[in-house]
Amino acid sequence: MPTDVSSASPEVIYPLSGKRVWVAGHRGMVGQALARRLQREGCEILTARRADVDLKRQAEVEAWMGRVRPDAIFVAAAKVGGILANDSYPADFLYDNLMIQANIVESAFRSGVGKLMLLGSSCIYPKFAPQPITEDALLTGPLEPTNEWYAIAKIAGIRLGQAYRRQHDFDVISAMPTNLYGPGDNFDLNSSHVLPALIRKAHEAKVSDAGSFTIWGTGAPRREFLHSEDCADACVHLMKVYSDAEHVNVGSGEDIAIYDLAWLVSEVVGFRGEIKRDTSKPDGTPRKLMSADRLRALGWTPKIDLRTGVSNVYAAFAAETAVSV
Ligand code: GFB
Repeated sequence: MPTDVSSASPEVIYPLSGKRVWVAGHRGMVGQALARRLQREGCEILTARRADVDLKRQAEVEAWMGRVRPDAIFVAAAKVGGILANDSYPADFLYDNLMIQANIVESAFRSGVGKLMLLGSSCIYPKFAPQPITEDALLTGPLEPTNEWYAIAKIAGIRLGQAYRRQHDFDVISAMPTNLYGPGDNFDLNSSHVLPALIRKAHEAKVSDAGSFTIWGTGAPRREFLHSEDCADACVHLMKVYSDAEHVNVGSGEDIAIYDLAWLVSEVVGFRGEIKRDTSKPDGTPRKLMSADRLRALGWTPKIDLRTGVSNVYAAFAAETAVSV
């Protein structure tokens, strides 16, 4: 009976068991999820505190890498933020992310690291890319102005990895997650992404018995969301089974209008008031649903649906908020 190769998971070409794996950015939401997920791989998980090494300082990264000598690296360290933060601090988002990536890739190559994963974002694609966005849409049109700085840094990361693969045969792969949410997210209303912001706004409106909360923009843009635990699982899967120059989209394959997301969050939180819109705030990209075909063909599918994911993030947020009051 021939094996149905379409359903078979691809061969593990880079097992993590027994390897020393550095999660750069282990304190961030994605880094925390990666460190938790890697506990199932039988590998030694390496971390570096900001006090140990400033990833923007080449000499410090070279010294740390030469001393610790990881076998594999997930570069989850980045300067990240929502639409307003990106639009407000272009130099920080471009410079910080360029330096972090360049320092880690160069030092990793020089110290003989076996494999490295760079993490980007769906904002690397053109503002009006045909949807769902396939990986070959990269650099085919103008970027969304509010986050072009971060996008250019992440596109540079993809090209950096391709250059080191081509010139030095260094096994660098790039994963492009969609909008992420999860435990350890940033809930600051000025710098956060939309989902944690809506959770906090709906919660505070409920507990203060306010009649409404306000979302930014028109609420018409659509966004795709993936839970950070799913993202970490996909990244570990890719590290084990994928080795090629082309980046891989990491998404759920489904999107939702921001206004409908606000209603979903209100239902989960238990807020029954009005949702208002502040159209003085930017909408950003109208839509950035990515094609998931390449990742699905590599044998990975997400497990956490949006309502379940939002519910478990809200439960943790409400518990932490209650304690901190
Ligand atoms: O998540 P977000 O800040 O970033 O905004 P992007 C998504 C959409 O939600 C925008 C709307 O249309 C916002 O106007 N929105 C509504 C809100 N209410 C709020 C709110 O209270 N807070 C926030 N933050 N948004 C980011 C990039 O773009 O996507 C990053 O700037 C990164 O660099 C990330 O690429 C994945 O999805 O527009």
